[in-house]
Amino acid sequence: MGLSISRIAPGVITACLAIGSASAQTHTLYSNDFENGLGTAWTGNTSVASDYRRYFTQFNGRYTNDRIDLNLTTAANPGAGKHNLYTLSFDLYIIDSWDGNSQTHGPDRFKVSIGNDVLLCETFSNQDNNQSFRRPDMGPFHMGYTSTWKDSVYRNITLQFTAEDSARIAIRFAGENLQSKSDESWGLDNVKVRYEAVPAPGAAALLGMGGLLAARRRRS
Ligand SMILES: [Ca+2]
Ligand SMILES: [Ca+2]
Repeated sequence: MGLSISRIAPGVITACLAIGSASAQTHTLYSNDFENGLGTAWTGNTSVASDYRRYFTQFNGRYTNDRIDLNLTTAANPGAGKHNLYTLSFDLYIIDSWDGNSQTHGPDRFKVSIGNDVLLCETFSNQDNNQSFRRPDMGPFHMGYTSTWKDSVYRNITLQFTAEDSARIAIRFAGENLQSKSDESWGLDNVKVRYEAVPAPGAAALLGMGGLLAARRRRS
C-alpha cells in the first residue's frame, strides 16, 4: 500500500517495561471510540458499524481480509538521552465463525504491523480453544451478526513500539485467511496511542540498524 516506516529509528521494545512510572508523564497521541465516526486518520476501505448495540458500541468495522491503516505523526524529540515509547491499545471484536489454528478453514489470523515490523500476529477462534491468543474478555457467544456463529470481545490489547521523532507512521490492522463478511469479520474500538519519554536504548541496542529490533506484545 506504499506505506513505509523506513524512517523509524532503531530502538528496542521491552515487553515488561513499566508504564507510568513515578517520573514518567504519559501523553495521548491518538484516541477514538468511533462514536462520532472514524475521523481523518484512517485509510483503506474503512467503515463504521453501529449494529447490535447491546454488546457493541459504534466501532471501526467490519472487515475480513482487509488492511486498514492508522496514520499518525509521532511526537517531537523528547530531549537528550531519551526517546519516546509508544503504547497502542484497542478493543478487538472477533465476529462469527473464526476457526483459529484450523488448517482446514484457517488459520484465521489478526495482525498489527508497522511496515515490516509485526507487533501482533495471532489466531482467534469462536469455535473452540484452538487459538494462539488468550481467551476473550466476553464470549464466545452470539452477540450479533450471523446468528449461527458466536462472537467474542477482547478488551485493551496493548502493544508497544518506538519510532523516530516527528515521523509519519502507519499502524496497519489486518485479517488473514478469513471468509466472507457474513462468515468471519472483525472490528476495532477504543483505539488509543499514548507515549512517554524514556531513557534511550543502550549502545548494544543501537547496533541493530534498520528498524525496530524487537516488537514484543504485552498480553494484557
Ligand atoms: Ca465505540
Ligand atoms: Ca454471531
